[in-house]
Amino acid sequence: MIQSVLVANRGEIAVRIIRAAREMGIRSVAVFSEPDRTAPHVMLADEAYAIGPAPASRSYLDVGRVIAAAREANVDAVHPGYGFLAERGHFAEAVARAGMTFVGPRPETILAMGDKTAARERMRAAGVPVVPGTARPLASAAEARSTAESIGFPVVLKAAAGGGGKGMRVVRRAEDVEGAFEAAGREAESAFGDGRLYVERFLERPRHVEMQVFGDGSGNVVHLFERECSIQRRHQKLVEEAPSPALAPEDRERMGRAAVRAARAVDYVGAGTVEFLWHGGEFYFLEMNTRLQVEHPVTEMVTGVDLVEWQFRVASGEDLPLRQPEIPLRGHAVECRITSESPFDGFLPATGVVDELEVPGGPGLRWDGGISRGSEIGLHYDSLLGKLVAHGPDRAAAVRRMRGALAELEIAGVATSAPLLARIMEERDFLAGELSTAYLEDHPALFDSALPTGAEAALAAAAALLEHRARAERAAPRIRTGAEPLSNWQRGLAG
Ligand code: MV4
Repeated sequence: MIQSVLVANRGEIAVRIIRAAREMGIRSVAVFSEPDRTAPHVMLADEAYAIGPAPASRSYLDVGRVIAAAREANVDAVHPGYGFLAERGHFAEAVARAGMTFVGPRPETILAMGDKTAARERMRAAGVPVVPGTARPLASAAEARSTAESIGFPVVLKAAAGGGGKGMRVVRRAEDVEGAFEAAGREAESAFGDGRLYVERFLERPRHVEMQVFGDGSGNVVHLFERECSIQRRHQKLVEEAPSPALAPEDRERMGRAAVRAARAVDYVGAGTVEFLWHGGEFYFLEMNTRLQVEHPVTEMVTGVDLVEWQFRVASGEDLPLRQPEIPLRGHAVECRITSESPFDGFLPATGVVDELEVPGGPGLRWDGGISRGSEIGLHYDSLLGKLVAHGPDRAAAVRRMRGALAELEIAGVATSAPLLARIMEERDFLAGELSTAYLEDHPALFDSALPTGAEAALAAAAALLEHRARAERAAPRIRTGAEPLSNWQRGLAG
């Protein structure tokens, strides 16, 4: 078994991984950039190493510095979390060359799934449904146009080296293909250093439904059901849930079998996600993500499986602890991403100091956070502050629990996505499970700024506090034992 691990990440996911390591008796080593010196993941780990200044390119993304810290700490494994170096095949190779275990799939798998047309073609060959489109990158704008005409419009141009929606272009008319091809190619070249494109039939308002898969070194592969992640903005998810309200049990079984086929086709080892589009009662392979995902807790809540524990076991050479029929699907779970963004201000990134932090609790409720009181929220990293996850016997119960949790959550000093999430938890289509990747565009009223300003909110809070005190005093008159005069504060501020 792995005895020690360096966690090459920060924030809530580093905290999550360090907790799992501690439970398993694995020594944990954090790395941190200058502004993260006293961050929760650093405080929680058994040891911590400075790896450079604030910019990620010079700290969390610096392969040389991360490997040097791992050598110095003398760990036998490295867990990449998500983002940063998690899907850099060359980082996984560097970890292996340094004689350590990479907690994740084999480097060849990461590299193979990073090439989106190659991944698409391998999946099609393995019998996994894919959207009609090209098997190879397009050679020219002319080929793009003729292929689009044979597929039928609308189509979407995608970057072969891309993923996550970067460099995507929807084209609705044949005469627009060439222009879109040039523009998308330039964008892909500057974003990925690889301008190659491919084309697919564009599906309107699909749902994003993804399957959690897990493989071990003995060739066992299972799925842990699906997550619905349709509520997103510019490819950043806001709300995720498990299971998907769109899938009937037989759909789930079909999609699960396809996801296992997809993972087997690449001899998958470790935790992975097979992304599908769900459209017109059918599903189509999109991409395979070779990492633990942000939204993994909803899967954990409905299956009772600790996915990070499984990652450590499989990376240590153990077989999967459960076989497919032994994995339960119990109740429903919803996750809300709490980010430092002003949702009523065009999702403007928010900065500040967290000067108040109260997180909810209770049965079926989980807070995975990466902040503490005093945390400085800047612009160097991802805006995710933490995740609220609610579980219940059914979807309505999980949503009710989430509403209560959002009402209790208190983060002062930095604007967050929480008020928007609270509105979504009461919106009619959401409650009916009527979702699509266009959900937010289709519900602009969610963004109406009927919200009080900061000053109005502070006055309302002060008034509520005074009212609360007055009631408490009427109910239970204070027993005074001394002769000390009442302070202005005790008299109720006004004096
Ligand atoms: C699509 C699509 C419709 N048709 N492909 C966006 C992210 C990238 N992983 C793939 N994406 C899409 N690909 C075809 N053929 C619609 C999207 C899409 C989307 C997918 C998942 C989650 C949110 C999305 C939002 C807009 C578009």
